[in-house]
Amino acid sequence: MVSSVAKSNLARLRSFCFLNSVFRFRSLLRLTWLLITICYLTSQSLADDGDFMEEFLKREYSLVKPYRGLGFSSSSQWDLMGTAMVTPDHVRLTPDLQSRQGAVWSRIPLLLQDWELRVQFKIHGQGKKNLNGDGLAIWLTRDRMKNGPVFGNMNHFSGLGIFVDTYPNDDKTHDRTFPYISVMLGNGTLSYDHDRDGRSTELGGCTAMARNSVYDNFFLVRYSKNRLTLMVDIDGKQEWRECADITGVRLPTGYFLGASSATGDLSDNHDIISMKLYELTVERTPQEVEEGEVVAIPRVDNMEQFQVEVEEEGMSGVQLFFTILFTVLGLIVLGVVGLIVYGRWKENKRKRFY
Ligand SMILES: *[C@@H]1O[C@H](CO)[C@@H](O)[C@H](O)[C@H]1NC(C)=O
Ligand SMILES: [Ca+2]
Repeated sequence: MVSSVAKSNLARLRSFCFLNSVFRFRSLLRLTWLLITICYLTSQSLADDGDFMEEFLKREYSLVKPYRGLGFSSSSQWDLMGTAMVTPDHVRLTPDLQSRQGAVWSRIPLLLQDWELRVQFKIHGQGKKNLNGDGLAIWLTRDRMKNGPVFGNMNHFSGLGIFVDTYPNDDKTHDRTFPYISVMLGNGTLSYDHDRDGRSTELGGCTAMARNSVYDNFFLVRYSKNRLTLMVDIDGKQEWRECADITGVRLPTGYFLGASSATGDLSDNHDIISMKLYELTVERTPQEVEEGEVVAIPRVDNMEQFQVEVEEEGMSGVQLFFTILFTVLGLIVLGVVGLIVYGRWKENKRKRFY
């Protein structure tokens, strides 16, 4: 997969080539063909470059079969917690039993600036639809190995949480279908509201029918140049579907990768099959290097884009509609009155003449 950065560079180069060729066509036909050839060759090699410098799997940050030493060896790069256990095929965070919590946490702080995390997971159980819960979460946070109410991890966390929520707690509004995958960026004081499925702190998300699925379920999180992209591949099509795309995300380095899950009255097996972390090679302009300041607390630059739910001070849609309606009606009335007055005035003028 060509990275989006390489793609946009390619698009820019191609449009440049196109403009260039159009511009010179009339005057210097030969030169144009030369340019086109050069441009074509350059864009070809750029595309090859894009493929080549794509991404590198970082084993030290990845959780892959056969999970060597996981949970008991001191040389393992991961720790288990709670009910989590390892089998040859997966790391089971919780079994399909009530009131369990389990997690797996990386021991090594993630120091990369641009990365992509690909997660393969499986959620399955005996419960009928919506009689199962609660889901699982993938983390990149300051703290690790904590118990708590957010899918088995602490609340008021600092860092990134990706939630695969399989139970609709906030079922007053039947406006979304579960399982639902969502993104939250915690800053240490923000609170995940379990009863509302975290709606007030959600930065983006989508429905992903990832329970008792016959297909392999994947999602990927890409973080590059302060842009966070979440994509899913859950319906066996083997292609990525965009789920969330958030710009202006500031995430500190040195945080820990983890996965956690919890069951309550309702339960499921929550399995992690793999977590593969890739380093992305990304070119930065000197300006971008300068702008890439060291971040201490996670934040999103343009929070306004997420406050759609908050009632605005200004006009609502209905108010706006009536304002426009009355303005239009007013103008029509004014126009009619104006015509009548003008007609009278003309008539008076004519009367005066004769
Ligand atoms: C975290 O974010 C919230 C909402 O944007 C803000 O009110 C709060 O001050 C932030 N906390 C920190 C420690 O930055
Ligand atoms: Ca929920």
